[in-house]
Amino acid sequence: MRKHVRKLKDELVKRGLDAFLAIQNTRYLAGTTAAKAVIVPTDGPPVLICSRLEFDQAKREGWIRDVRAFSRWRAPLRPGERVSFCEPLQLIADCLRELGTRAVGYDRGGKKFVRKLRAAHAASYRELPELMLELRKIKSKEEVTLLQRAAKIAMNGMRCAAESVTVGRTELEVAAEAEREMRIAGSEGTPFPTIVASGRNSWLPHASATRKHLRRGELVVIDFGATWGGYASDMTRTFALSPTKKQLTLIGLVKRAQKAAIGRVRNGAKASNVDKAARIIISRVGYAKFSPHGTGHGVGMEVHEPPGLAPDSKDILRERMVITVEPGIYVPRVGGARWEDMVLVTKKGCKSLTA
Ligand SMILES: [Mn+2]
Repeated sequence: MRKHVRKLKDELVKRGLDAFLAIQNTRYLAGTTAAKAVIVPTDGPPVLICSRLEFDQAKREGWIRDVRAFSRWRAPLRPGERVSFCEPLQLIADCLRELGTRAVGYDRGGKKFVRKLRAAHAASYRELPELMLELRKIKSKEEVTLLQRAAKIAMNGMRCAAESVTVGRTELEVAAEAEREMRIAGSEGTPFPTIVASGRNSWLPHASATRKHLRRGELVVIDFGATWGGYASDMTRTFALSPTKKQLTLIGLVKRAQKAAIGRVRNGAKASNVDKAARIIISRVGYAKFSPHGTGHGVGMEVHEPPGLAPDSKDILRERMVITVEPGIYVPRVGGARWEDMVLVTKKGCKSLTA
């Protein structure tokens, strides 16, 4: 997290800013979920702003020493607490003034918020939502370790899900088995609602899990992730219960498309070309019309972050990005199939984190 602040400072200097106000990327910078805002001046240590409720947590979990809390009402303080009795915005403005900032970048804030902030501390404010996302694309060694662990947990969850895919069980039961396994293995939670989509649900790319029972002759798309140290994982497998030939072909097809796409992943590759490699395989059998989504996305603290792997993507893959590769085909009345793995981009290729 210290490293993330250092990287951010380099960017601030390049852009002629003298501070960054993070409202959205607080955990990435501070290493704790307690921060409401983090102020990073180009010179000097960062300041963590939190609610008084979270003062202790911020101190314990985070690495930033300068922790300042706000409380909207006056109350007696314990020794060591540093609390301003004001609105959070006022505390942020006071800090920005104290640091002598004139040009401030920020990641997110509504028009009203920025207007009020400007009134409380006059400076030029620039909304730079892509700046942090750009930094977050490339993972540090420590982040890769966390993502690897999150991926391992998901793999074990998937093994468990595989065992519970049997005729008569409900989608929710299968989801519960996988989630239970991951929880016990240390997952902080699922980064998105677990998908167990069987039969007619399988051809909806964004189904969740329902009370529907699994039946013979159905495909079952299972897509979920775990969270470890704030980092997400994401993987998908497709199972079949006494499948037809056509259904088996679908599964074979997404696996082949995925293999072709993964074959294109390497430092310097265009993300759109990785997507294309999968799309060509799918188009050859006339299924392009059944493949409506991009082939993958970056994974980090959020399960969906840049880069995007899609026909219109401008991203270039770089070493130490972590992405998913997940072609999917959804044929109404036949079934849906998706195969997703998380890979770490390397100089010459990639390394799977979910295999
Ligand atoms: Mn995914």
